[in-house]
Amino acid sequence: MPHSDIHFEQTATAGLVTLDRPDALNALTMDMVLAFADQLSRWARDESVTHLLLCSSSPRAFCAGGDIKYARQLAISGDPAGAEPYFRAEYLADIALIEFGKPVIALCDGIVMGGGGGLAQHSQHIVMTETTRFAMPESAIGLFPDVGASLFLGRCPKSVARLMGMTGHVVGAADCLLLGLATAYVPSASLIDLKEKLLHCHVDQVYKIIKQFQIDTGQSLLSSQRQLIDHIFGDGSVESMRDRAAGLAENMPHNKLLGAIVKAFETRCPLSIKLFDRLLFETNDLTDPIAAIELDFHLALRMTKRADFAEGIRAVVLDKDQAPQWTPNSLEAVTETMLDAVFDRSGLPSLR
Ligand code: QUE
Repeated sequence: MPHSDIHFEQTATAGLVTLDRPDALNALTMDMVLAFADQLSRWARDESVTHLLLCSSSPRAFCAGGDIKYARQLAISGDPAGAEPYFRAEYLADIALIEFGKPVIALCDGIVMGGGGGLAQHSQHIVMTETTRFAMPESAIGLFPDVGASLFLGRCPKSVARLMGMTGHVVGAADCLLLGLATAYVPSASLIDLKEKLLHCHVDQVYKIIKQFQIDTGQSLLSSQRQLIDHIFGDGSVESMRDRAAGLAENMPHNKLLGAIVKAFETRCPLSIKLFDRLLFETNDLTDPIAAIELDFHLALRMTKRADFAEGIRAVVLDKDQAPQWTPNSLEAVTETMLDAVFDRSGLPSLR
């Protein structure tokens, strides 16, 4: 059998998807997301499949995101479509999951970031462990939290949503449970056992079985810092959020969260940061995840045509110098007109 980075098998009435690209932390290639959408559309119609499990072949990562090296190549290829085929395929995989119509259980060990966060968040049961690291880090690469993050981060307290979307702040399972970004916490060591039971159970038993494996999370790190987060990200302009963080950091030099926020505002893509604030505002009344992903598709088409996208991926994954040169290079220089242009959806192809 030819090598594949994603595997599908049916056990009893369960469909099992295994992401198996461990050397790239399961970053989703075009082939993986195309195969995923294709298999889900078949299993959706197949009455012998009652529920679906998403898991990784490696405990290090559920999924680190998209195949951004490939997306970058497409973006700079000179082809007028640019990165469009990649993002269409990735988002159609999320939509296939949203429209699957049967319970989906995501077993989220290790890294769950970017596009991996999308796969997890569009599942009904989001199982996390003590190793889970969840983030939407796209402001580091001149992109923005996509795959429907305007809804799943948007349901968090707005200050927390801004923290996560603008700075890429990484949270653990206890935080995710509190935020509604996880539905269960189980020990990493029992995931194999849980998976086996879910593969052989009746669909009506799924909830009860997960519950049997659940343990206490311990304390949420975010909740102890909520006052600080609300103070910085509660309201006002993005510049004022940056300035409040910098002011507080002067008096609290040992606060790690503050230090990370200040650094994020100094190093991450200014347009990406401001775009996410606007995105939360624009999607405030939105409840349809497919509409959110259709908006993400159009925003991604605009954003991947900008030099910041290629430059961000260069700095973060290719050269790894962590020194991207952004244009514009300050929050002040990102104008409302620039954001309007990114949100201008006229003349863009539809996702499907
Ligand atoms: C922001 C991102 C991603 C990222 C780093 C960021 C992302 C992504 C990867 C990634 C990680 C490991 C790999 C790989 C890609 O890194 O989406 O190919 O082996 O997939 O700062 O959004």
